[in-house]
This record gives sequence, structure tokens and C-alpha cells, in this order.
Amino acid sequence: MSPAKRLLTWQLRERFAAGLSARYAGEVPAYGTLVEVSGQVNADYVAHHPGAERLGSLARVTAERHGAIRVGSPAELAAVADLFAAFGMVAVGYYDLRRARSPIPVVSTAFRPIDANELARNPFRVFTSMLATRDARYFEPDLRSRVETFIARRELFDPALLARARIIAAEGACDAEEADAFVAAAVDAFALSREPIDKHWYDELSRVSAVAADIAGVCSTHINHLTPRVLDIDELYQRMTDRGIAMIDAIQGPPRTGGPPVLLRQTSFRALAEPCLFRGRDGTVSAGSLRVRFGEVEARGVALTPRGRARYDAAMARLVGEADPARVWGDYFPSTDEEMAAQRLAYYRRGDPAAPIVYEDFLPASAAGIFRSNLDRDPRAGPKTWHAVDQSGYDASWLSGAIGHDIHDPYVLYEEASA
Ligand code: OOG
Ligand code: NI
Repeated sequence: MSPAKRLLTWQLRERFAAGLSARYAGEVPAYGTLVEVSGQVNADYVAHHPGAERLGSLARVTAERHGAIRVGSPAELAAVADLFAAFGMVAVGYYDLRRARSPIPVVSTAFRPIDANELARNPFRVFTSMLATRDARYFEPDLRSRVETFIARRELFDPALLARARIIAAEGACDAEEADAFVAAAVDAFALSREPIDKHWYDELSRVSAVAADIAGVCSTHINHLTPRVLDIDELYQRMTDRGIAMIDAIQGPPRTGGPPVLLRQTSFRALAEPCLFRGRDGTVSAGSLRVRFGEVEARGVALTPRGRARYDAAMARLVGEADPARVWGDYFPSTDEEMAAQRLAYYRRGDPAAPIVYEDFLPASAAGIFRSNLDRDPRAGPKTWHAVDQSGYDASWLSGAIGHDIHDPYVLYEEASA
């Protein structure tokens, strides 16, 4: 008897990303267009720019996606961590979106592969946010306890799926014949639920924040967007607009410059209204609609060192309202990879300016902007009860302890990759 064929975690990750993408394209048609146009932009770009694949092969970039999900508690985040471990994805980075210019009541991390070979095979990542129920500025004690009770009663994932995931993560592989069923069950776990939504509860949470309603107003989580990667986001923006798809006003993140692209530039199209069912207080179910799923696209550049990041933050502060961003950018960043490497502003493999290390993470300002631009309704830009103080204690080490998983420091990973 020959040994059973095994699939490694990266092969499962590739199938998981592809499965989520196929499902999403079927349900959110503008996303299908986005993927198609992204593929064309990438092929055209590589054809006309020798060396374009320095920041990732065309195959990697074309298959590359990130997604986003939101959960309600540390226990739910721990379950997500267990599930994603089966796909070779671990928690990297801590993002506190309550500190954004326009605050969102969540703290977040991203699950992704961290090894260079794994990233090259398939870099699928999922930005994962947890509702900040411990923050009394948003959730007064009575509401907090009702939200936490609601969350504790629901089950986002079938325990059998999580048990399977833990075994696969420990073995680093699974039998080929069980892979399809495992991946399909994981994809299904992130579908948009069609269950009737308790209207009164949903509306009460909406008054705190649309994000609170999106997370804790329903009994499941869902992929709220998927993001293909492009090598030229300005070209993508133009082609999508020409196709009649209304994108948000801006490309978030650094401006287009003549020099090396840094970090991450992103833009999105607004969520479209999708039918849903609401259950009223008297139990009657009626048809309604929600805008909860959208599409986003991104271009990735070289990862910045802490020193480069401080420059970036200073440049971005200066750029607000600036008419000629590329000129201001030149006051902060040199125009060649050689200079970027010499000044230790960005990471390059063994310091070689021909070998940039791509930024694999997210930007809190852009993330908050993506949340904000896609909320159906948000009555308030800031926390509800300004007199209350934040005694939540949220930070990276709290979160890591609460979910029982390491949260990797992205700078440590970039340092290792550059050594
Ligand atoms: C996550 C928004 C963050 C990004 O690309 O910055 C994000 C969300 O809306 O849940 O995906
Ligand atoms: Ni995103």
C-alpha cells in the first residue's frame, strides 16, 4: 500500500485563498471585475517594465489576496488563530484603530505566513479585528455585558473543524483526500449569513458604531472584503473608473512618486446594498438590505525600517492638503533604492538594493479609512461617552495573552529577512 498523498499547509492556504476568492466573485460581482482588471494591469505592467517582479513574481502577485474579518471576543480570536494555523498563517502586528484620526472601536492583528519561502508560495493574509468591548468609552457596563453574553453564546466555527485544524497545524499537512472537505468547510465558515437579524438589537448597536452592529448584531462572521494586489494602482483606478465602477475618492497611503514604492497603497469600491432579513420585536420577519461587503485593491512596496517609518509618518503629516505630494515626498525620501538602503530607511536582503523586501503588513490609518469609508451608517466619528476613560488595558501583549498565541513583531521579521 502506498502512503497517502499529503498536502502541505501552503497548498491548503493556496486553496483556501482561491476558494474564498471564487465564492466572493460569485456573490459580489464588482469584485470579480476587480480581479479581472488587476490581472490585466499586472500582465501589462510586467510586459513593459523590466525588473517589475523584484517585488514578487507575477504568479505570486496575481494569486495574492488579503481578506478582512471581524470578531467579538478573545475566545473568538483564539479560534480564528487555531483555524488559520492550519493554513500556515500566524498573528503578526497589533493595530489599535481606536487611536486613528477617526476612531473605530476595534483592536486588530493580521494572520499571515512569515517565512520568505512561504510568502513566495502564497502570501494570503487576513486582517482580523476584535470588538473593543472592554473600552468604556464605547460600551457602558450594561451594554458591554449584554454584548459579551451574546458573543459568548454564538459559535463561529464548528468544533470539529477547529479540532481538524489543530491536528493539521501540528502535522503541517493533511491527507490529500480530506483537503477538499477541510478547505470547503473553512471557506463556508466565512460566508455571509442569511439568517434573520434581530432588528432592535442591531439598531441599538448601530447607535454605538456600525462596526459594533456588524460584529455583534449577528451570529456569524464573514469576509467583508477581499483584496487583489496590483503593480500599478493608479492604472487600476483609472481602468475601474472607465468600467463604470465607482471607487472611493482617494488612494490611501503614500502618494505616487518617481522613487521606490514604499509600504502599501490601497483603494476600494463602496459596499453595495445586499438583501437581508430583519426580525422585529413581534417576531415578524421582513426584507431589508445592508451594505457590508466591498472590494479593495492594493499595491505593495518595500518595507520601511523604524527610521524609515518615522520619516513616512512625518511626510504623511506634511502632505495633508498639499497640492504637489511628489515634491514634498522628496524632502523626506531619496529617489533610489541605493540611497534608501544606504540610509537604512528600508529593508533589503543582505542590504542589496536590488533585493527589496516587500511590505507584508497593513497601515492603521488606511485600515481605519477603509472601515470608515464602508460603514453603512455611523452617527458618530468618536467614542460615545467621552467622560469615561479607557481602562481596557488593550495592547499587543494583553491580546497575545488573551488569545494564547504569539503576536509576532513585524520589525523583527523584516530584520530576520534582511540578515
Ligand atoms: C478591515 C480594514 C483593514 C486594510 O486593508 O487596511 C484592511 C475591516 O474593514 O474589517 O483590510
Ligand atoms: Ni483590506
